[in-house]
Amino acid sequence: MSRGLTILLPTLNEVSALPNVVNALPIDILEYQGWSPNILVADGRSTDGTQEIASKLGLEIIVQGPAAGKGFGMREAFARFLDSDDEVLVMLDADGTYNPKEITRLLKHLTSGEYDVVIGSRLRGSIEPGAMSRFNWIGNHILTWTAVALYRIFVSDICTGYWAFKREAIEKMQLNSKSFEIEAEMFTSCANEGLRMGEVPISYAARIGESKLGSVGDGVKILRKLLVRRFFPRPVNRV
Ligand SMILES: Nc1nc2c(ncn2[C@@H]2O[C@H](COP(=O)(O)OP(=O)(O)OP(=O)(O)O)[C@@H](O)[C@H]2O)c(=O)[nH]1
Ligand SMILES: [Mg+2]
Repeated sequence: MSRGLTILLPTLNEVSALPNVVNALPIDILEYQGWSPNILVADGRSTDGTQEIASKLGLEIIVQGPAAGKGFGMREAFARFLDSDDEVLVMLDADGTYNPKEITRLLKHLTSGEYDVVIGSRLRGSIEPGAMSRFNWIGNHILTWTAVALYRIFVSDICTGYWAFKREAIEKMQLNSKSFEIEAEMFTSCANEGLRMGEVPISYAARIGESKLGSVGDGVKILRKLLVRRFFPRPVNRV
Protein backbone atom coordinates (compact mmCIF):
# COMPACT_ATOMS: atom_id res chain seq x y z
CA MET A 1 0.00 0.00 0.00
CA SER A 2 1.37 3.43 -0.91
CA ARG A 3 1.72 6.11 1.76
CA GLY A 4 -0.19 9.38 1.44
CA LEU A 5 2.01 12.44 0.96
CA THR A 6 0.66 16.00 0.86
CA ILE A 7 2.85 18.42 -1.09
CA LEU A 8 1.82 21.87 0.12
CA LEU A 9 2.51 24.87 -2.10
CA PRO A 10 1.75 28.32 -0.61
CA THR A 11 0.90 30.92 -3.23
CA LEU A 12 0.25 34.62 -3.38
CA ASN A 13 0.34 35.87 -6.95
CA GLU A 14 2.69 33.20 -8.27
CA VAL A 15 1.13 32.77 -11.71
CA SER A 16 4.47 32.66 -13.50
CA ALA A 17 6.29 30.42 -11.01
CA LEU A 18 3.64 27.85 -10.02
CA PRO A 19 3.61 25.82 -13.29
CA ASN A 20 7.43 25.48 -13.21
CA VAL A 21 7.33 24.27 -9.63
CA VAL A 22 4.55 21.78 -10.31
CA ASN A 23 6.19 20.46 -13.48
CA ALA A 24 9.46 19.93 -11.62
CA LEU A 25 7.86 17.79 -8.88
CA PRO A 26 9.38 14.28 -8.99
CA ILE A 27 5.98 12.55 -8.99
CA ASP A 28 7.20 9.38 -10.78
CA ILE A 29 10.12 8.91 -8.41
CA LEU A 30 7.90 9.49 -5.38
CA GLU A 31 5.39 6.93 -6.66
CA TYR A 32 8.20 4.49 -7.34
CA GLN A 33 9.34 5.01 -3.74
CA GLY A 34 5.89 4.04 -2.48
CA TRP A 35 4.31 7.45 -1.95
CA SER A 36 0.94 8.60 -3.17
CA PRO A 37 1.48 12.37 -3.68
CA ASN A 38 -1.39 14.87 -3.42
CA ILE A 39 -0.60 18.45 -4.36
CA LEU A 40 -2.36 21.09 -2.27
CA VAL A 41 -2.15 24.78 -3.17
CA ALA A 42 -2.84 27.16 -0.27
CA ASP A 43 -3.65 30.46 -1.89
CA GLY A 44 -3.63 33.85 -0.18
CA ARG A 45 -6.37 35.20 -2.49
CA SER A 46 -4.19 35.85 -5.51
CA THR A 47 -5.43 38.30 -8.09
CA ASP A 48 -3.05 37.43 -10.94
CA GLY A 49 -4.65 34.21 -12.20
CA THR A 50 -2.77 31.83 -9.85
CA GLN A 51 -5.99 30.09 -8.84
CA GLU A 52 -7.03 29.64 -12.48
CA ILE A 53 -3.61 28.15 -13.37
CA ALA A 54 -3.80 25.84 -10.35
CA SER A 55 -7.24 24.62 -11.49
CA LYS A 56 -5.97 24.11 -15.04
CA LEU A 57 -3.14 22.00 -13.64
CA GLY A 58 -5.78 19.92 -11.84
CA LEU A 59 -4.50 20.81 -8.36
CA GLU A 60 -6.50 20.92 -5.15
CA ILE A 61 -6.74 24.53 -3.95
CA ILE A 62 -7.77 26.08 -0.68
CA VAL A 63 -8.29 29.81 -0.66
CA GLN A 64 -7.52 31.14 2.79
CA GLY A 65 -10.15 33.05 4.80
CA PRO A 66 -8.28 36.28 5.57
CA ALA A 67 -6.76 38.03 2.56
CA ALA A 68 -2.97 37.68 2.63
CA GLY A 69 -0.75 36.29 5.37
CA LYS A 70 1.26 33.10 4.82
CA GLY A 71 0.60 32.04 8.44
CA PHE A 72 -3.16 32.00 7.88
CA GLY A 73 -2.70 29.95 4.71
CA MET A 74 -0.38 27.38 6.29
CA ARG A 75 -2.61 26.87 9.32
CA GLU A 76 -5.65 26.28 7.11
CA ALA A 77 -3.64 23.87 4.99
CA PHE A 78 -2.42 21.95 8.07
CA ALA A 79 -6.03 21.58 9.21
CA ARG A 80 -6.96 20.25 5.75
CA PHE A 81 -4.04 17.80 5.90
CA LEU A 82 -5.31 16.48 9.25
CA ASP A 83 -8.71 15.85 7.64
CA SER A 84 -6.97 13.60 5.10
CA ASP A 85 -5.37 10.21 5.74
CA ASP A 86 -1.95 11.32 4.50
CA GLU A 87 1.06 10.35 6.62
CA VAL A 88 3.54 13.04 5.67
CA LEU A 89 3.40 16.68 4.58
CA VAL A 90 6.14 18.46 2.66
CA MET A 91 5.86 22.21 2.09
CA LEU A 92 7.91 24.34 -0.24
CA ASP A 93 7.43 27.86 -1.54
CA ALA A 94 5.87 28.07 -4.99
CA ASP A 95 8.15 30.85 -6.26
CA GLY A 96 10.86 28.75 -7.93
CA THR A 97 13.45 29.26 -5.16
CA TYR A 98 13.39 25.65 -3.89
CA ASN A 99 14.16 22.61 -6.03
CA PRO A 100 11.17 20.23 -5.96
CA LYS A 101 13.50 17.31 -6.78
CA GLU A 102 15.00 17.67 -3.29
CA ILE A 103 11.72 16.48 -1.72
CA THR A 104 13.11 12.94 -1.93
CA ARG A 105 16.15 13.94 0.18
CA LEU A 106 14.00 15.48 2.91
CA LEU A 107 11.74 12.41 2.90
CA LYS A 108 14.68 10.02 3.12
CA HIS A 109 15.98 11.82 6.21
CA LEU A 110 12.49 12.00 7.75
CA THR A 111 11.64 8.35 7.25
CA SER A 112 14.99 7.05 8.45
CA GLY A 113 13.00 7.01 11.71
CA GLU A 114 15.00 9.44 13.76
CA TYR A 115 13.04 12.63 13.09
CA ASP A 116 9.52 14.04 13.29
CA VAL A 117 10.41 17.10 11.25
CA VAL A 118 13.13 17.77 8.66
CA ILE A 119 14.13 21.25 7.56
CA GLY A 120 15.81 22.05 4.24
CA SER A 121 18.70 24.36 5.13
CA ARG A 122 19.66 27.02 2.60
CA LEU A 123 22.33 28.48 4.87
CA ARG A 124 24.17 25.16 5.04
CA GLY A 125 23.36 24.41 1.40
CA SER A 126 24.09 26.31 -1.79
CA ILE A 127 22.64 29.74 -2.49
CA GLU A 128 22.68 30.78 -6.13
CA PRO A 129 24.20 34.25 -6.72
CA GLY A 130 21.39 36.83 -6.53
CA ALA A 131 18.95 34.48 -4.77
CA MET A 132 19.33 36.10 -1.32
CA SER A 133 20.42 39.68 -0.69
CA ARG A 134 23.34 40.21 1.70
CA PHE A 135 20.95 42.00 4.03
CA ASN A 136 18.59 39.01 4.12
CA TRP A 137 21.53 36.60 4.48
CA ILE A 138 22.71 38.43 7.59
CA GLY A 139 19.13 38.68 8.90
CA ASN A 140 18.55 34.94 8.39
CA HIS A 141 21.75 34.14 10.30
CA ILE A 142 20.91 36.45 13.20
CA LEU A 143 17.38 35.05 13.51
CA THR A 144 18.69 31.48 13.40
CA TRP A 145 21.41 32.13 16.02
CA THR A 146 18.78 33.76 18.25
CA ALA A 147 16.48 30.76 17.85
CA VAL A 148 19.26 28.28 18.67
CA ALA A 149 20.38 30.31 21.70
CA LEU A 150 16.82 30.62 23.06
CA TYR A 151 15.66 27.04 22.44
CA ARG A 152 18.96 25.11 22.63
CA ILE A 153 18.12 23.03 19.57
CA PHE A 154 20.50 23.13 16.69
CA VAL A 155 19.17 23.97 13.25
CA SER A 156 20.97 26.13 10.72
CA ASP A 157 18.10 27.94 8.96
CA ILE A 158 14.80 28.64 10.76
CA CYS A 159 13.30 30.86 8.05
CA THR A 160 13.52 28.25 5.32
CA GLY A 161 10.34 27.51 3.36
CA TYR A 162 11.21 23.81 2.81
CA TRP A 163 9.90 21.53 5.58
CA ALA A 164 8.84 17.88 5.88
CA PHE A 165 6.61 16.71 8.74
CA LYS A 166 5.29 13.41 9.98
CA ARG A 167 1.57 13.55 10.70
CA GLU A 168 2.13 13.51 14.48
CA ALA A 169 4.23 16.67 14.20
CA ILE A 170 1.41 18.56 12.47
CA GLU A 171 -1.00 17.24 15.11
CA LYS A 172 1.21 18.50 17.93
CA MET A 173 2.20 21.94 16.63
CA GLN A 174 0.37 24.87 18.27
CA LEU A 175 0.38 27.86 15.95
CA ASN A 176 -1.24 31.26 15.66
CA SER A 177 1.02 33.12 13.21
CA LYS A 178 -0.60 35.32 10.62
CA SER A 179 2.25 36.08 8.28
CA PHE A 180 5.93 35.31 7.59
CA GLU A 181 6.64 34.54 11.26
CA ILE A 182 4.98 31.14 10.69
CA GLU A 183 8.27 29.29 10.04
CA ALA A 184 9.80 30.67 13.24
CA GLU A 185 6.71 29.54 15.12
CA MET A 186 6.89 26.09 13.53
CA PHE A 187 10.44 25.85 14.90
CA THR A 188 9.48 27.10 18.38
CA SER A 189 6.45 24.84 18.55
CA CYS A 190 8.44 21.77 17.47
CA ALA A 191 11.00 22.64 20.16
CA ASN A 192 8.34 23.27 22.84
CA GLU A 193 6.43 20.06 22.02
CA GLY A 194 9.59 17.95 22.12
CA LEU A 195 9.53 17.00 18.43
CA ARG A 196 12.80 15.73 16.94
CA MET A 197 14.14 18.06 14.28
CA GLY A 198 16.70 17.20 11.62
CA GLU A 199 17.92 19.00 8.53
CA VAL A 200 19.44 18.47 5.11
CA PRO A 201 21.34 21.08 3.08
CA ILE A 202 19.38 22.27 0.04
CA SER A 203 19.86 24.59 -2.92
CA TYR A 204 18.24 28.01 -3.17
CA ALA A 205 17.68 29.83 -6.46
CA ALA A 206 16.49 33.31 -7.44
CA ARG A 207 12.71 33.59 -7.29
CA ILE A 208 10.43 33.98 -10.32
CA GLY A 209 8.08 36.96 -9.87
CA GLU A 210 7.90 39.52 -7.09
CA SER A 211 8.81 39.01 -3.43
CA LYS A 212 6.06 39.48 -0.84
CA LEU A 213 8.48 39.70 2.08
CA GLY A 214 9.07 43.12 3.65
CA SER A 215 12.54 42.41 5.08
CA VAL A 216 12.75 44.62 8.17
CA GLY A 217 9.12 44.51 9.33
CA ASP A 218 8.93 40.74 8.84
CA GLY A 219 12.31 40.26 10.57
CA VAL A 220 10.99 42.10 13.62
CA LYS A 221 7.82 39.95 13.69
CA ILE A 222 9.97 36.81 13.52
CA LEU A 223 12.21 37.98 16.37
CA ARG A 224 9.18 38.85 18.45
CA LYS A 225 7.66 35.42 17.86
CA LEU A 226 10.91 33.72 18.95
CA LEU A 227 10.88 35.68 22.21
CA VAL A 228 7.16 35.37 22.97
CA ARG A 229 7.11 31.59 22.44
CA ARG A 230 10.07 31.20 24.80
CA PHE A 231 7.91 32.50 27.64
CA PHE A 232 4.47 31.46 26.38
CA PRO A 233 5.12 28.09 24.70
CA ARG A 234 1.57 27.83 23.38
CA PRO A 235 -0.57 30.52 21.79
CA VAL A 236 -2.98 32.22 24.13
CA ASN A 237 -4.87 33.93 21.37
CA ARG A 238 -5.76 31.82 18.33
CA VAL A 239 -7.06 34.32 15.81
N1 LIG B 1 -1.14 31.28 1.13
C1 LIG B 1 -0.32 32.33 1.12
N2 LIG B 1 0.91 32.23 0.60
C2 LIG B 1 1.72 33.32 0.63
C3 LIG B 1 1.31 34.54 1.18
N3 LIG B 1 2.33 35.46 1.05
C4 LIG B 1 3.33 34.80 0.44
N4 LIG B 1 2.96 33.51 0.17
C5 LIG B 1 3.74 32.48 -0.48
O1 LIG B 1 4.73 32.07 0.44
C6 LIG B 1 5.96 31.83 -0.22
C7 LIG B 1 7.03 32.73 0.38
O2 LIG B 1 6.79 34.08 0.02
P1 LIG B 1 7.95 34.98 -0.63
O3 LIG B 1 7.37 36.25 -1.10
O4 LIG B 1 8.68 34.16 -1.63
O5 LIG B 1 8.84 35.27 0.62
P2 LIG B 1 10.36 34.91 0.81
O6 LIG B 1 10.65 33.57 0.24
O7 LIG B 1 10.65 35.09 2.25
O8 LIG B 1 11.06 36.07 -0.02
P3 LIG B 1 11.94 36.00 -1.36
O9 LIG B 1 13.34 35.85 -0.87
O10 LIG B 1 11.71 37.28 -2.05
O11 LIG B 1 11.47 34.83 -2.19
C8 LIG B 1 5.71 32.06 -1.71
O12 LIG B 1 5.39 30.84 -2.34
C9 LIG B 1 4.49 32.99 -1.69
O13 LIG B 1 3.70 32.90 -2.86
C10 LIG B 1 -0.03 34.62 1.71
O14 LIG B 1 -0.48 35.65 2.19
N5 LIG B 1 -0.78 33.49 1.68
MG1 LIG C 1 10.55 33.17 -1.71
